[in-house]
Amino acid sequence: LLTVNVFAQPQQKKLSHDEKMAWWREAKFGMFIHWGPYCLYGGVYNGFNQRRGGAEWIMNRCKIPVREYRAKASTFNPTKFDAEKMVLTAKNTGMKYIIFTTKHHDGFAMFKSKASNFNIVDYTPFKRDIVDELAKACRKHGLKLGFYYSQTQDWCNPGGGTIRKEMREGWANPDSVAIDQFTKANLGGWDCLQRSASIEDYFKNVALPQIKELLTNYGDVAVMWWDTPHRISKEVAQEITDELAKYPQVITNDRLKRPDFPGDYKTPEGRIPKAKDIERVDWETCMNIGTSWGYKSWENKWKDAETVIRNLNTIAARGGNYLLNVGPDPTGTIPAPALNCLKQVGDWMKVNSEAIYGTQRSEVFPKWGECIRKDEKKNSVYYLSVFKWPKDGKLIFETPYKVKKATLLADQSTLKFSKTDKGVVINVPSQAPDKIATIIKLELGVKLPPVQLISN
Ligand code: FUL
Repeated sequence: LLTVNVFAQPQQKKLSHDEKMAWWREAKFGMFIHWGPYCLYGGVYNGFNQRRGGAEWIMNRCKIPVREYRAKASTFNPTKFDAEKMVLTAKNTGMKYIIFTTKHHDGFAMFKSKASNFNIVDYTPFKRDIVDELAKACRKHGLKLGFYYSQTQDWCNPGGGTIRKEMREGWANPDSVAIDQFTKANLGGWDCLQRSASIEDYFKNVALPQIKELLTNYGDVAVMWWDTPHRISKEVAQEITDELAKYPQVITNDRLKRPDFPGDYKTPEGRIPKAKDIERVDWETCMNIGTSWGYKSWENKWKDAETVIRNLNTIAARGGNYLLNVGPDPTGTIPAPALNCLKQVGDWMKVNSEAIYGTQRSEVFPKWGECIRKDEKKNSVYYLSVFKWPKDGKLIFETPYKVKKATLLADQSTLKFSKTDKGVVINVPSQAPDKIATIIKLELGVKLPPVQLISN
């Protein structure tokens, strides 16, 4: 009796690490979107501002009972959500991919799921599949879409990995003590659900089926962005990777956190690693545009365009990708200060994006800014990103290589330069054409030896 249907899962061709990473290395800049019912709280619970952690952690930090959180989630109705608008915001900022929180630690799925009715379609009056709408809009506008999925931590589904002891102790801050008393007195237990099943049950009944739904229902998935790897066993990690093997194009990050399943790239969080600490591997810095991943109604520390643009340049100069996060509000809108910043970043990218896309780590670290490398067919190019403009109209760049041509990207003018014993001296306008980062393109007379990246 033949029990295996060989046609059931057509296997695609296995890709090498370099082949798989090609578009991602070219892309350099992506949008992270943290969005789920936590945005309904906006970082405020019973009149208290949640001070520690991102606002997407509010259920955990403020010990909101499962029952109560679920009731709140059932009112989620982001009527202004427009997938195309969101995708176009990313595209106009110069971003080439989006990573969307399909399920964060609260366990709420932003997509139709048969594995748990705690999802946007079955649990809310909104009833629309956000992931599906985003997938269609990304396809239409040529962006890649990847899925953030919290694989084992889930505060609202039975068995979903809860928090570690040290995190519970981390609650002892003045706000949460008050909230804690309030919770105990008025609302009953917090983690009743988690105790009713094991993590294995959770994984079998919710996580793995949802991962399969995500991989099969929305067309080609570009990235699986795992998160919070607590208590994952080798067997569980193996089941995920077996599933992934059916989709060779899917890139994965390093957050299954087992030495035997390293993923394709590293994910420094909220910081830009030092060049010497992140050599020869693929990496992506994820960072907030404010101080929280999820929407925080009282956010008052938005990053400005200068910070974001310079970060992007620094990350490119060190060979990484930049995944910049926004947290839409309960209506489905990205907050205005974030949009304003993205608009300015987009304006900069319209002039200078060739200094970002498809570039590589340069190993050159000038004092006045950054040096970003790009290998073209015959010769290599250095993009000098100048943060501190020289007062005397002469930019000095130390390089052993012959320079063939210098161009100012701001107006495409050719700049004169000469070789001295200090290095190449480039004659530049007296005022910085771009106050944030002016790019000077230097075409070199050589092709530099290739940067060999190794698998994670
Ligand atoms: C962390 C999570 O706990 C945060 O909420 C956020 O999603 C960040 C990107 O990863 O580990």
